[in-house]
Amino acid sequence: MPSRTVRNVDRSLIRDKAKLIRRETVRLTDICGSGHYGSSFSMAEIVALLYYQLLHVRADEPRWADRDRFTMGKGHAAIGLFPVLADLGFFPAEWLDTYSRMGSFLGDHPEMKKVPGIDFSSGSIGHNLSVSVGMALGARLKGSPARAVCLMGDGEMNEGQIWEAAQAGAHYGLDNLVGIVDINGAGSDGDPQQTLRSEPLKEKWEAFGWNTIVLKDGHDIDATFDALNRALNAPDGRPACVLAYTVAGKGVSFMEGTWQWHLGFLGPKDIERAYAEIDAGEHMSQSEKYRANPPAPGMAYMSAELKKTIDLAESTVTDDFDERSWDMVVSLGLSRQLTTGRTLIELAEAGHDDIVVCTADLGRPTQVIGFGQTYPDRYFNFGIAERNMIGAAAGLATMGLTPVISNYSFFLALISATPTCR
Ligand SMILES: Cc1ncc(C[n+]2csc(CCOP(=O)(O)OP(=O)(O)O)c2C)c(N)n1
Ligand SMILES: [Mg+2]
Repeated sequence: MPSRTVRNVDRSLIRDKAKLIRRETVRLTDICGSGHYGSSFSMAEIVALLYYQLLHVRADEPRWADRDRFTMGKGHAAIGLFPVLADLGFFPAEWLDTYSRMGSFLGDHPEMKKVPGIDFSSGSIGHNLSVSVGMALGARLKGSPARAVCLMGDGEMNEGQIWEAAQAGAHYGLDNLVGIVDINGAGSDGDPQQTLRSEPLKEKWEAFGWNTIVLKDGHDIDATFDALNRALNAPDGRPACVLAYTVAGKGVSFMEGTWQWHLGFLGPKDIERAYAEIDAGEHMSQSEKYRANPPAPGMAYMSAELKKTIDLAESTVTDDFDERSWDMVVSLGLSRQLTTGRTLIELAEAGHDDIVVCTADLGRPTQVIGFGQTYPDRYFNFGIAERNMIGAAAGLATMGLTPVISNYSFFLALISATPTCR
């Protein structure tokens, strides 16, 4: 199957575009009131290399039949993709100023029917690799040189559909299909390896028949180019998977390596700090550090100094933070009025030994984490794997227990069939 020409691009351009992604993520989050900083910053170099050097797309002809297809399993990080599409001319830059506003085409997940350059909608994690399988099959059938590339999260590896798609990709020998896993050590409830371990990923993808490329530092532009180029342009009869070890929040010191900034909002003082650090390119020197001492898979990335300032169970805000800033954990402090967790604890205290609580990487946002801390033996976090959670809850019920599922309902109702959760 096809490999395609690679544009000759200076590394400084890629570095600048990665900065653009981070800067615009900060700016658009300011418009929106909350945003996925951590997820966007971790993919910045990968997305910059794809769009400015490797993928074949046409901004003036977004539906060009032979374009490479890019989908985002981790659709919640679209905030980092929209600025690139605007910069390339897929839509007017002014659209960015309307991000998340009523009537805007740009919401917090990519929508294929509204945004030129978006090849498929997403938001409900886990189904875009299947879409990419279909795109790769279609390209082959039509004799098109198009490749299908899907960017996924490490938490997303918990979804069973990923492995269904992995089987299909290998079975059909789709060497025009590339999966990229952004292994940033962050998900909603913490490091996905602690929530529900999916490592060893290399062995798994290899066993599923994929050409598996381990990228130790997804912020090292040369190494990232090399890995992506090999995946895209050295077809060998198998689909390729790049396992990119990255750092959540990369580029802003107080966000780097913390899953708490998966979702958050910067107050005026911290926003200026963030811009200054992004502009200074601080993250590049940090990359050197990680390259010299690559973290073990599954290890939470967090500096010792930062760790001291953080109580992982509660808040990350310290004295020198702008009090108007909040990260996910702090925002949960604001939503303690959610009574589910407290009520469940009260029921358990009243003697209901039958209660067991199940969640799918949404224990903190739905506030049942407190039950988990009080009754760890009766709290099961199944990772981002809703079907398995529901099946396991049914099994628990057959054993005389009373399972309570705590999750966002739309991720239970709309799994896999829906193109978007919005
Ligand atoms: C099916 C589904 N379940 C839950 C969510 C809610 N959710 C949004 S982001 C996220 C964590 C994602 O972690 P990961 O896949 O590692 O992506 P990252 O943001 O770290 O790149 C979750 C659970 C969702 N969007 N879709
Ligand atoms: Mg992640």
